[in-house]
Amino acid sequence: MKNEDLLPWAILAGAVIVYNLGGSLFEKLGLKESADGKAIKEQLNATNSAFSPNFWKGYKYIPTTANLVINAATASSWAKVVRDAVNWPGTDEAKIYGIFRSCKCKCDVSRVADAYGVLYNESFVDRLADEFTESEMKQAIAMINSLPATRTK
Ligand SMILES: [Ca+2]
Repeated sequence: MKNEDLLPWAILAGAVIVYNLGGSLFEKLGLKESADGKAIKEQLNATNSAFSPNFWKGYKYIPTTANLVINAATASSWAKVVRDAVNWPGTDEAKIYGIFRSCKCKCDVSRVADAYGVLYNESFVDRLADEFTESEMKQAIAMINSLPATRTK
């Protein structure tokens, strides 16, 4: 076999290597969706999830609502912090965890998710899942799961 005959095989081998590297890199960057990532998104979008924009609405009509959850203005300003942390190449995880630490209950998280969806016309939790690695997402979920449902109960 001449050297020229090997060239197409060398190109093919190179392409296979680049494709495989690219796959893992894309997954790392959140550009390629894994089955796990999809399952997490579905779970977090369910109405009974604190990350859902609808969770807090279950408490919306309780008369003492003012004390149960952050108000609309606070929710919008916290949603903006999250947007600024994700809406560029890369992710400012510390800023997002900071917002989660400010949330004193699951309704606060849901209220921010609701404001985020209204302001930016995209799912808060889908965007988070795209920006975070799975271990970062699990850390965020653990933080939120430890919170009470509302501020006063
Ligand atoms: Ca980003």
